[in-house]
Amino acid sequence: MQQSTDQNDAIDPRFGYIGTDDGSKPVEPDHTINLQIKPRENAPLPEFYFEPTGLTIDVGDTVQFNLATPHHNVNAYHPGFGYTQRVPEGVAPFSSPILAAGDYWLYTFESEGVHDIMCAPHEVFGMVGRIVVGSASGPGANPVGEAPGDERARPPEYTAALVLTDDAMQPDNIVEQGSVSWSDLQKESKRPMLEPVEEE
Ligand SMILES: [Cu+2]
Repeated sequence: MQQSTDQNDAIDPRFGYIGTDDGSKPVEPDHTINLQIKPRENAPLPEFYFEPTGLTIDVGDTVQFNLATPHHNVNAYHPGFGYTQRVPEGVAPFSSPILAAGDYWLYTFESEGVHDIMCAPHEVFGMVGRIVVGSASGPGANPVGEAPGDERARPPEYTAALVLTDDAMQPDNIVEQGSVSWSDLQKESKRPMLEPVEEE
């Protein structure tokens, strides 16, 4: 949805727009994604996830990220953060601060292609998402393990890599479905790859 130029300027291409429930929004969002935590049965680590986990939007759409639970952020897989490029070329290294429960963050996606995002505190636990803007193209459509050009750049690792390689999360499937829920992913793709230290 296109707003007036002044209003769109409120959504910074790097830092987005931070909001709380009592304020008015500079732009009405076109889509909503919730950042959630769900306890696992018989396991010490909960599931950390974006809901929906995969989403197709149009170029210029604004997404509202809702903090259903505390201590998350929204962070691009971008070389500026030391990661492999998994957002379209020319996209700024965008991220939100770490937010509290009840906060939200708005971001307008202006470039066509796949945008892989993560929550930095919970990335290794699988808290990653994929937003396909317009078409399943660009570096985010590359295989997840690829780190071309810069050996210091980190590809998605641990459960993040499992989630992003799940069949349901393939860019073409996200386009076909429009939206992919965390519950559409195989259980095997959500398994924790790190365990807390247990005292004997
Ligand atoms: Cu998180």
